[in-house]
Amino acid sequence: MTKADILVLGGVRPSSREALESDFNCHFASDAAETGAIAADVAGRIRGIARGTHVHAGRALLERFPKLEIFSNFGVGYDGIDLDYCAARGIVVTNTPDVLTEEVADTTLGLLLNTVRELSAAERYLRAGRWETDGAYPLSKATLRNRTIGILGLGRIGLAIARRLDAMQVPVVYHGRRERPGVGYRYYRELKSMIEAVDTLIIVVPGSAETANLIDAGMLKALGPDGILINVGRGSVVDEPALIEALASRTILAAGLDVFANEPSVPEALISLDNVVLLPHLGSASHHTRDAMGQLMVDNLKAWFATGVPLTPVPETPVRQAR
Ligand code: NAP
Ligand code: 8YV
Repeated sequence: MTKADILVLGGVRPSSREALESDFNCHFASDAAETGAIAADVAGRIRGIARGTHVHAGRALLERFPKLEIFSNFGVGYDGIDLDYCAARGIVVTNTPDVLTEEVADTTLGLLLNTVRELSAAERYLRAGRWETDGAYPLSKATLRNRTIGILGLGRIGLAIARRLDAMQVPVVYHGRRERPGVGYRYYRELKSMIEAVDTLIIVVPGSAETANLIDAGMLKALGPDGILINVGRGSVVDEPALIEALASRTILAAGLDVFANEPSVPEALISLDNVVLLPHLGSASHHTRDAMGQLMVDNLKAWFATGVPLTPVPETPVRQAR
């Protein structure tokens, strides 16, 4: 049987590359510019894309591939893909949900505890030899005790975070566009009302036109001077300059960030602040979980070309789901 031609866009893990090369006729482009250099006859044969890293896949890039049927994304978040264009052309978009949920929830709890109890700063203090010279590290300004956590986006990962907080006896409330049936957490229809009612906000919504800059200066003011913001969703959800200002002026107490507006570039103004914990987008970044994500990215392509039914299409894609 002839192998389908696919484009591997951005870097993929060696195990994914091996699996893709055994089933498909692979062409490689590390970024959008390289897709422009693919010969027209090759581009005309491409029926699938496997996107390994966050290469922006706008209309101009997608238009180069007139026979494109499926766009298989590595990652549960699929921002940066022109979904309207894909829907109009009937291109199926798939993502990698579930296999990373527990890993990202673990990372979020680590980031929350680190931010609240200043663990990174305390470690820097010890490594600088200051425990011996200056005495014990100062008591942390914050504690998880008596905090209420508002989760923006009680989806798969949000719920896994909430379950962990239950075990730690930390109360949870949430906001989303809809009330989630069958969960015991209080729902706030209005985001601002939830933020006014809590002192800790965990963001785990997708990046989209709807969520862009949802957390602006007004929301940060509403979080208040004891407020702690944790963002593991997408950097675009927070107005980054407003966050820097809120941290610098102590409008809020602290923040823990795994995602940024313009990755991998992180503003110097953020790096120089002492009340923020910064991680380089590593929510799902273990060998175990990235292998599972890579496998699902490959399996979506294999399922599509073998059966015409992808395993995990995104809701915007009008196709049947196998499970
Ligand atoms: P999910 O199950 O689809 O959950 C997304 C949640 O966001 C849903 O509860 C949804 O509820 C809510 N939501 C969506 N749009 C909203 C809006 N405009 N306003 C308010 N709430 C909104 O997805 P997931 O698997 O939990 O993943 C969530 C996100 O986490 C991903 O999209 C990705 O951006 C991010 N993520 C980050 C990392 C990392 O390494 N830091 C790793 C994995 C995922 P409603 O539909 O009811 O509004
Ligand atoms: C990945 C993520 O780091 O799944 C997501 O939405 O943000 C992360 O798990 C990313 O997609 C891979 O580059």
